[in-house]
Amino acid sequence: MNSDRTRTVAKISSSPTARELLKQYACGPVQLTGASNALYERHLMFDNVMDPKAIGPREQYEAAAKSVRDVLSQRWLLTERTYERENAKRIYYLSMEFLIGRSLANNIMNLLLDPMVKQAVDEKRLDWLALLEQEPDAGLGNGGLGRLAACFLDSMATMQLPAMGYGLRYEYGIFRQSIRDGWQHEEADNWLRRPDPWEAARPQEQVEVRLGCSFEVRSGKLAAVLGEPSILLGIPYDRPVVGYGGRTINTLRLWAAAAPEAFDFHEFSAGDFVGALAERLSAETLTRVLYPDDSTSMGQGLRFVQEYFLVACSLADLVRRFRRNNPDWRALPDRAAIQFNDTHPSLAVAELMRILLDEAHLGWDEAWDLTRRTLAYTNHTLLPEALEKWPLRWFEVLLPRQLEIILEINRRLLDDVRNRFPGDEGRVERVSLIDERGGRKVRMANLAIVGSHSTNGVAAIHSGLLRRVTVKDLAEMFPERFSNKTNGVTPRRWLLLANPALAGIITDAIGDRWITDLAELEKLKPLADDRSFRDDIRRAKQDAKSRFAEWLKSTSGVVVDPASIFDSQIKRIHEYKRQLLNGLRIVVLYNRLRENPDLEMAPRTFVFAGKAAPAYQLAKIIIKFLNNLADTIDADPAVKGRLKVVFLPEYCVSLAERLIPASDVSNQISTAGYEASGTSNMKFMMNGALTLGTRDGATIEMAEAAGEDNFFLFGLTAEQVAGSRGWYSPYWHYDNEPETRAALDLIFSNHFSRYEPGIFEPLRDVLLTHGDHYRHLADLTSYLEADQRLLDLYADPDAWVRKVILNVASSGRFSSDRTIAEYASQIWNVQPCPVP
Ligand code: 26W
Repeated sequence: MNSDRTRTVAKISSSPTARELLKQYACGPVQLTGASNALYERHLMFDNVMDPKAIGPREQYEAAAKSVRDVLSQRWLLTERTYERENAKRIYYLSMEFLIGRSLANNIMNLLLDPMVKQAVDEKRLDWLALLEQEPDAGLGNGGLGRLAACFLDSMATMQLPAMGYGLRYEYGIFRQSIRDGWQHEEADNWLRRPDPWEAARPQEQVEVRLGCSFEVRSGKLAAVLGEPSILLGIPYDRPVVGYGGRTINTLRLWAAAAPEAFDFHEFSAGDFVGALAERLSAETLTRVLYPDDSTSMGQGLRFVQEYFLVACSLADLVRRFRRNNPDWRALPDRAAIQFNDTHPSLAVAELMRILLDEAHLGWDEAWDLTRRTLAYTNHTLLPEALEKWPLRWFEVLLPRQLEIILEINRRLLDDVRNRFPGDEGRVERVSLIDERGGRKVRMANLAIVGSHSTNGVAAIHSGLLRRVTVKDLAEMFPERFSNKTNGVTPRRWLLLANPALAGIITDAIGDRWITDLAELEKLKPLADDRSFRDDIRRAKQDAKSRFAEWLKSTSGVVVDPASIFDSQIKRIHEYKRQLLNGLRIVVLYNRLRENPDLEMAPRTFVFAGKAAPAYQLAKIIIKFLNNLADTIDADPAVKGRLKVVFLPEYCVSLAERLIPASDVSNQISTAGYEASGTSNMKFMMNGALTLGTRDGATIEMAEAAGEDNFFLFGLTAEQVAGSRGWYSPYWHYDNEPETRAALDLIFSNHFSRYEPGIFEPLRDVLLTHGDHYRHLADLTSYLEADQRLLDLYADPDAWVRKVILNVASSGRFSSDRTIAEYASQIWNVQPCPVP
């Protein structure tokens, strides 16, 4: 275990009294007399100026959120003032995505205000759950990468690290998904329709972004006007990030694009009132919507400008802050650590060089040294289609100076390669920042690796593959830059908040230090043999399942049996994540029951949730397939009460918070070598689900921590998958495995598409005709074997709950506090800066 973690995490073992808390939060000039009650009443009355009889849950939510914000405001200011005064080295986490979810309950929990709020809720007889439901999920991300950024912010604030998140204030987050006739439909997520109590606009801190061209809207599309440089404004909107215990309150700063005030005057006076307003619209278009593409770089111009906008705003802002206290530019790497969440912000290499060369007037060598020592890069995927490459042409038009800088970086890099590896032109081609094949493109991963001092992957296997396969040549040139930082998740949101029953049992057993030091969970290990503790754990799971079943019934009418095994797979829909493999498993089980109605098999509920990228046709067919599977199985009396499949629409952070505590089985079944880490795997483990999984991503390390006999691993290893590329044929499995063949035959006989014959033919292509790239058929048999082992265990409730306890007890390493401690000591060299 890393000893830094214990040093940096604040210890909050004894809960402070209400009075102590108020003193902690009233650390500025404004008194918080009468506490939350009075604040709430004032907001309810004065913010809405509404007849009290007309006040509904939405107004109540806003008043509650604003009261909490009042309580934290002075502490928030004091946090910033402390960092400024200490001139502390700061972490800047640059990310195109922050998948925050809801904030009210989380902030109340982290501020330790639960008892006070509970009292107020009782006194006022508020319907607290209905009130919480009023908050939209802040869905400013696609999936794992965005949620990781949010967990990291929580950990950094809890560990009292002087950190700031930088992102974009999308007006529309990830699309809202509905399912009609089994198909996914997308609707706009207008999450800011109502005012958001958590954000504070800071127009006085706006920054200017200079672009090499202008834009206009032509028939609804953004078009570049060449040779006419333009200026955009970045307006910061700050959100508080409350550390557990409420001592540190960091900031997530999101940028909104706007047109400069001055800019339309000329147009107005020329009489083109409408034209000027349209121009203004085009500036604001930039941060309107999050790109919903997970794992494919679609190469859209607007996305490229978004990425530059994030980089330009954030660097201008942090350099301005740096210069307030530091006359010497050479101190930059001692005052700032900038982390790239994937390559999306890697234009920062060129932008920081531009600032140091053109604004600080440093020489190349010094600028390059400072840039590299300040920047660090995290890679989140090896999928070739996800690696960003931007056309050189776009740089010429939009960022000519940055292109000049990139080409000079490349010239020096390639000189170096030629010196170190004379005659190896293949290597020169592979290392180059420019992909010369087809239209010339800039390889953003190469730029990030060359222009930073650190490149890390997000799980051991992933970091190894990154080094040995994906960017082998660069890793050979700069071996000391590469490392692994296995992902983690925040135990505050994912255990304490999401699963209060389990959290309470754990605290009763080992005290509450686990909340900020998850390695403490180890202490649960001996309790695996304690009968009454096992009963408590079983009861907590049963309660969570009942609560989930009730919620599902009341919100959608869908009925699931809380006595059945809840078996979940929730994540973006992608071929490599293999929801199809799960579907095939269910078809095989269904066939077994149809053939042998007397077969003994514990009743099971299979739960799926996840969104498909709107342009990813096959992923949408997979969703349709799972929904049809659900309908057909529901309608078949032969399996009634024994098998149930549900596809839950609109997967989001809040849905994960409900479903994960209620799950018995976690499916982590990606083709080995493809899932960089996974993070829901860790949330399930912490919440007492057992894992059915492949040897991929962090699942490997989870099984190592828990012991392989407490895990249900199956399938090809990454080496076997790679080794089978030359010779694998799915037909072998079809021809030689009767259950595999029967399952496929049933699907292609239109059993699940009686009224839509042929719609699943694309699945035949993927699984058979086109060679089954993701090895579904190769792993199906061993998946079923692992599934059977799991069912055998379930038949012995004591043995099952024993393994559950050992899994929970071994999940401590997968706290994002541990991950952040590693980043802080090994990449950032940043210390905690406690707020007095
Ligand atoms: C440019 C389009 C695009 C957008 C997002 C390409 C790639 C992405 C992300 C890298 C996708 C993503 O979320 N990756 C996930 O990151 C998690 C956090 O590290 C990992 O746990 C997941 O395994 C990885 O798929």
